[in-house]
Amino acid sequence: MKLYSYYRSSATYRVRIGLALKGLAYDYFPVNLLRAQQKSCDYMAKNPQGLVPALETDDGILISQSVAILEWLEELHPQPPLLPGDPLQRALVRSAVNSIVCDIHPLNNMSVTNYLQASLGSSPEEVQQWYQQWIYRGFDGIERTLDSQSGACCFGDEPGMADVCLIPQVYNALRFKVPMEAYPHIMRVWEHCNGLHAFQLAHPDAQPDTPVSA
Ligand SMILES: N[C@@H](CCC(=O)N[C@@H](CS)C(=O)NCC(=O)O)C(=O)O
Repeated sequence: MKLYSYYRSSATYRVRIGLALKGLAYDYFPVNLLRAQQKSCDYMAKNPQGLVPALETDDGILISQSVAILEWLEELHPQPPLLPGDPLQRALVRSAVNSIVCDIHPLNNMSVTNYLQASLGSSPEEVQQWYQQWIYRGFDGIERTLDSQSGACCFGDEPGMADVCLIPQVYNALRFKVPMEAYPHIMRVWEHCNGLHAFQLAHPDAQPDTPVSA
């Protein structure tokens, strides 16, 4: 398999965690977002959505969208599971996942914050306020959900799809200096997962395209 990745892309970070949790090997193909390589003709010919991540199967089929990739990996390699067996529990995990990948992440994507600055003339302070607003709204709900969970991870003691999506979003929040004091449960899960080998392998600081100074 080939993973098209950018070290600091949080959507790709999700897929790297999923691959590492399942112990799957892959070749890493860097796509530098700062140089707009995701919009290059070569990359667009492979992935017309022009985003990372994308995973190319051994048969040369390209899958884009992090959750589609993770669900495909889950179906092909069910152990260790990223989703619970019980349908209701699975729905609850997917609800937390969607809160992150549908409600927080798209509003804070680089192309959105660049548009705010370059096209709408927002100041860096306004962009920061925008960024925090959507983190707060999403994390407030997730924090309350975790309040009723007692495990080391979001749902239970083993990492699953919710953790795979939450940890990269917390990484982003910290990178953008969002105060996290109001989220003790989220930070507890963050601390725990960062101690796990799979999460360390997938971390933005540990990728082939991580700048030496990062
Ligand atoms: N919904 C997509 C989001 C992918 C996405 O937004 N990727 C970002 C990096 S985290 C990207 O490629 N941004 C480049 C751009 O917007 O041009 C997924 O889950 O894969």
